[in-house]
Amino acid sequence: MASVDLRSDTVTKPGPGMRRAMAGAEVGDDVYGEDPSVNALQERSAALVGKQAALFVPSGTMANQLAIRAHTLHGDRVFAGRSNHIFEYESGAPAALSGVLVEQAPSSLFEAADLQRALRPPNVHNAPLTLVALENTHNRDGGSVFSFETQQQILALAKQHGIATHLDGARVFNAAIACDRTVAELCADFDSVAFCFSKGLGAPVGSILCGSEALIERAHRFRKMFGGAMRQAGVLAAAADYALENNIERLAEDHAHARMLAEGIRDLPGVELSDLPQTNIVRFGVPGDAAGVSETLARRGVLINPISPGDLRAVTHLDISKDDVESAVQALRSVLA
Ligand code: TLP
Repeated sequence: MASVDLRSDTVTKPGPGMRRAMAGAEVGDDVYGEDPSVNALQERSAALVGKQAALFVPSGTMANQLAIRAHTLHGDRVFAGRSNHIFEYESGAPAALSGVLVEQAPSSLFEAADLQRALRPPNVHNAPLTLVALENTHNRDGGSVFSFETQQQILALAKQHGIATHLDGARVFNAAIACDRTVAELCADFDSVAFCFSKGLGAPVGSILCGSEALIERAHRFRKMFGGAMRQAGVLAAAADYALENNIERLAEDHAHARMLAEGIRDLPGVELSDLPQTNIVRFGVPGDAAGVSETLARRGVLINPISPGDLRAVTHLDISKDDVESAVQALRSVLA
């Protein structure tokens, strides 16, 4: 049975145009800095988010963890939004790879006042707070988007206290569309920005870390240490470049589909969904056990992951059509009836 796969926007498969770009890519050994496609992608990405330099890496996890490693020293403290990917979904990497503590804000889209409360006087008892990390859009919290004003207040406060700032912008292009700003505007005041080619942009593999030349030079060494240095990675960079060229504007369609899905299910019995989605992720409560609902849906060919004991998370993407959204609504209607 053909399935409607709403588990994540990571499930997209490269189409014919992207595959042609990959097949035709010029390549070289990137450990020698000789892969022209990787070099071009790094330059393009840095320019797109308004940073001096960029480093192509295998995953969003690696981009975030390189940023943490490059910005901090062992024993430092990182302040991050609640349930941020760096804390909850990266296998304990901040502790294992950088030896830092992560302090979670009370909410995913936190405010400057939360950061203010986390500041402590310099004192031998305190772990120095050296990095603040924001996640925009938020992957677990229904693809929600920071208000630009709130973000800027947090960044200004961090700067005032000499604290570095990192954006986990795995889906920053979705955020930019949702708040009608350019990615360069959203990223301007961050010291580093990570974004993914392998989510809504539809590439099979790859993420990138952008920042100052000095930061990227440090990250480059740690990429080698973490085992993320690749050789003829131009084949992957070509897919990422194709994604930047062709798949940014169309993200608005994914947002419209997510909205359609939310509107189609919000009145079903037992569904809890207060706000319509701002981007491509719909998080909603279901009656009873979300894992059980997910399994029943899967038997009807609709794949939606549980994200907590009572919630499901559906993510729209490049390979989801309007008809697929309608099928998903139908399946949920009969399962919840
Ligand atoms: N998120 C995945 C899962 O790991 C949850 C998903 O399906 O949403 N930052 C954010 C905000 C992310 O959502 C993800 C992946 C990452 C980083 C990590 O990217 P990868 O999977 O490339 O390591």
